[in-house]
Amino acid sequence: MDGMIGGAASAHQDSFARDNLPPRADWPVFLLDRPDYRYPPRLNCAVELLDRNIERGRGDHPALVTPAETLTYRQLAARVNRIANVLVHRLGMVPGNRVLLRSANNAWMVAAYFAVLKAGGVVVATMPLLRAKELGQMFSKARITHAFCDARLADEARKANAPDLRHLVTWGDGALEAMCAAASAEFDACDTAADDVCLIGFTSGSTGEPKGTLHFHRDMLAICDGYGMQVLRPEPTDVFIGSPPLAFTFGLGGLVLFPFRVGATAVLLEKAPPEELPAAIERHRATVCFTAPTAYRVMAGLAAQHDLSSLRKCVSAGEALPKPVFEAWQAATGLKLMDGIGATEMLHIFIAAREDQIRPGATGLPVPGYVAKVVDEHGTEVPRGTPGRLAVQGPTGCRYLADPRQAQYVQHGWNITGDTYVQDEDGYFWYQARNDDMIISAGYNIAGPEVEAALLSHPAVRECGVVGAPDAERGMVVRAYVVLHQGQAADGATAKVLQDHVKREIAPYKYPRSVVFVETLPRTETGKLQRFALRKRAGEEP
Ligand code: 3UK
Repeated sequence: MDGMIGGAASAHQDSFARDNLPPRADWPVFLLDRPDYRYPPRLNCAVELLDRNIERGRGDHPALVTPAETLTYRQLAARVNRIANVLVHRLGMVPGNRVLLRSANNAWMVAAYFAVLKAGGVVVATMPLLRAKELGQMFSKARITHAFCDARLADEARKANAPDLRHLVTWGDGALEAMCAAASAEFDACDTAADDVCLIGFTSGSTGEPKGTLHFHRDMLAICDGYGMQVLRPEPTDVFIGSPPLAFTFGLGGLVLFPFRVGATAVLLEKAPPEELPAAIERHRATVCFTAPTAYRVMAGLAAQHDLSSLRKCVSAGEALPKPVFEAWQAATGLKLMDGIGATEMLHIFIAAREDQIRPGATGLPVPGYVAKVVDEHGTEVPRGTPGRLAVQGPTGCRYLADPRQAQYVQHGWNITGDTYVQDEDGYFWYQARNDDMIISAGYNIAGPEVEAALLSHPAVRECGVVGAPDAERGMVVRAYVVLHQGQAADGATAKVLQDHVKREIAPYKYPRSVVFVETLPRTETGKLQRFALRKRAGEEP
């Protein structure tokens, strides 16, 4: 059975990824019995997501639109094939080698991504802002042999410690372009197994060394056929747009895989801050938008200055969607924001709601094919209405690259995402907080995000983060770090107004006894509030 994982023999000559999968006993249960997730034993996801569009007659439809260029599916496929030929015939990549990609969201990034997949390599996509130190961790941990890099970002990659790296090729300066010009536009896809690893997605979480999550060719299709086709339900005429980097699987799915599964168009922007996204939506007549809840909040304030009438569906993920943001977006555009919780370990969104099933404030229901429950610390399901840990199973799941933390994320066959949830009588899942973000104050359990939502419903508040600050009497007190809108006074009177507002919105004991006004909040590159940084600050400034 050498080289066999599921049914079919692996196509990997370099068995590193396979050899570093967690032991079978530590895998979560994978639910693959539903017809939507039954894939043939041999499968190359690049063929299914790209070449099939040409076979289906969509070759001349635009696949990618960027400020620099527009590529039809046929043109993109040709570029992919050229890069794949360069990889295999000039750079000596063999199936299973890891290839690092470093770029903002643009057409070369997508072309390089699909070239690696099609040639049977393993993609390691990285965020543009990562520095040599973090890149070095990935080069070493994933034993990366090849790298493709936007020339504007090459310095940091060259500085990184990369013990196994054989080739680093840049584009944008003509280097990869010249190699491609000399390469054939035809390439026979590597005959990969459905369960060959094709992606190592790094996730750093809040602290600690980055973890590599291993995903198979079939996983890339499973998220399309699950969340994509059954919750989002795009049309071939859709034009996707958004901000998440393609190195974040939220962006990969939302801006590439989901549109490609139906032959639609994706607009890729290297920089898409919320102040600029509305103009881009208007300019491109975009119909489907993927971004973070904080961005929708800013965009709602700008919506009146733009024609956003092309939009049909707007997806929010990465952090909890506070109800006031849902309401502001609906008031501004008439659209119901589609909240969804996803995770790098699960590849994409696993709890969400179709537009006709949305309950404002709740994340939603398990995506068809996934099952979810709320459990106590022993893994026993708690009664509905009781907070506990979220546990999930589905067609995708956590497989860390050689990492003891596998045993934390996967317990008794369930993926434990680290989130505290409440499930209601109707089955809807309501986000509370990250498990370690619950604030225990004078014996009460208080979820920071609930207090944040209450604060955000006050017009003076632009952004906020709520954590526990050490307190001699209560153990912890609720502390709010608040960014005010321009023109608001950062003084004791405003603090009192906000405290009174929270007491009216939610149970009074949850109000922030301490309010600190700040200019900005610490955020990760994927837009998440860094609560651990706020907690650290709260610990240092009691
Ligand atoms: C949090 C949410 C409340 C939650 C992601 C969509 O965020 C993604 O992946 P990460 O690995 O983080 C996972 C954690 O982020 N989270 C994400 N979405 C929500 N919390 N409501 C939400 N809607 O703590 C989760 O465990 O960075 C999101 C698709 C792909 C992704 N990788």
